[in-house]
Amino acid sequence: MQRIPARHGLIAVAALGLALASAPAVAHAQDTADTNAPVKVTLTVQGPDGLLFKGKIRTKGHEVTTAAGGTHTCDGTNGGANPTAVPTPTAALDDAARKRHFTWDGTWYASFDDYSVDTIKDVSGGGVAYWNISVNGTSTPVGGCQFKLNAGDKVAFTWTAF
Ligand code: B12
Repeated sequence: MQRIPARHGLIAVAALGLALASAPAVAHAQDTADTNAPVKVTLTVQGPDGLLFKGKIRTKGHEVTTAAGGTHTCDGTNGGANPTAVPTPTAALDDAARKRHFTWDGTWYASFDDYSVDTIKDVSGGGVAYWNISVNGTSTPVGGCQFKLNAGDKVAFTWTAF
């Protein structure tokens, strides 16, 4: 039988130890990846009489304040929709409004842990319409603070008659 020199054996054991020690560190780094890193999305606000806003917006989930609804988080953790904070449609609208100096308003519904977006640029549904929220052409199945946006998404708030 061929003998492995003791020194080589020691090196092998040390290398295995290093590999095992670094494995959890890699997994940990993935667990703590920033799910709420800013993303760039295209935001469109289509009113009853034409386009009210279109532009690229850098956004992330954040706390939002409206006149009617007060201050609440709007980062996708609303209603437990996502386990960690993420960018959302209503946060994107809020970022656009602040950067481009227009207003929006929304009522807070504790039951949904979300806002209903009621008014954008002083245009409201007026009892005959509402602001529909869609992402990449599909109406979101949840409110605008619960839906997770990805980089490059096309977010639309569209004045839609009932
Ligand atoms: C009717 C209705 C609407 C109507 C409400 C106005 C009207 N004229 O009646 C309109 C068409 C405006 C509407 C819009 C939306 N809705 Co809606 N809607 C409903 C529905 C079918 C009944 C609500 C109701 O009348 N309840 C009875 C009354 C007595 O209770 P209420 O608390 O006063 O009801 C109010 C709220 O529900 C509020 N409301 C309605 N929808 C939504 C959505 C959100 C996110 C919030 C915060 C509030 C809200 O409007 C109601 C009338 O004032 C529910 C389904 C259900 N069974 O609950 C979905 C429901 C509440 N809607 C839903 C969604 C997703 C939306 C939209 C986000 C869709 C979209 N992608 O655009 C939009 C809101 C967009 C925005 N501007 O913020 C989801 C919410 C799920 C969630 N976890 O967030 C539900 C549960 C349907 C579903 N997918 O299962 N909706």
